[in-house]
Amino acid sequence: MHEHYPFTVKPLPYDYDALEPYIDEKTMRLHHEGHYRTYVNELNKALKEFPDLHHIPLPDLLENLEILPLSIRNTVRNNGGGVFNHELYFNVMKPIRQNKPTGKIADAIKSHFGSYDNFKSKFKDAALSRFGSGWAWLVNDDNGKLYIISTPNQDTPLHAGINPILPLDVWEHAYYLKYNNRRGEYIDNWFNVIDWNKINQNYQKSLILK
Ligand code: MN3
Repeated sequence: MHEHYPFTVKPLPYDYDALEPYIDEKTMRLHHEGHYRTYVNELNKALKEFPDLHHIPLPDLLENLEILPLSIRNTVRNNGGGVFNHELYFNVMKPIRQNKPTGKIADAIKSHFGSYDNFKSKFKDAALSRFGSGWAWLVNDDNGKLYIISTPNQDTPLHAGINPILPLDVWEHAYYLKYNNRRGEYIDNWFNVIDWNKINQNYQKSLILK
């Protein structure tokens, strides 16, 4: 069951310093306690006066933005997207040593992109070429076909049967304290903390749900 209003701040599934040295403690703390918490609060504030929307799970709100009153549509798009994207992002990282794709997603990456290295290079290109703030994504469609895309701001890929599997936050707040303007170095290092078991679960779940 997906959570609905009022949305709550979920704790990180690991310690703030768990992703060191690739992602530093200070960045993780600020990202989780500052940015993410603000998205949750602002989303709740926007929905407060609209009880008809209180039973709707977040992914459904984001997939159907056109059902929202105009006065809160953009606020929900930005802050609801912020909540959804960050919960997914925090959950696909983990301090691990074995960080190669595993299971069905490993086979799918090989057949769609040729090799894991080729996938990494294409994903990095998408993350580097997202101008300004946004996200890079590995997604799949209802037929299980994989794509690498990017979205601006806090927009999600939740439309037209697009399932987000692996998100990468490329807002400066995700890396600036440690990497300054070196987004490419952040991306290279981030590949070390991807929890491929989770990615494989996200992929398989989306195939069952279709
Ligand atoms: Mn962020």
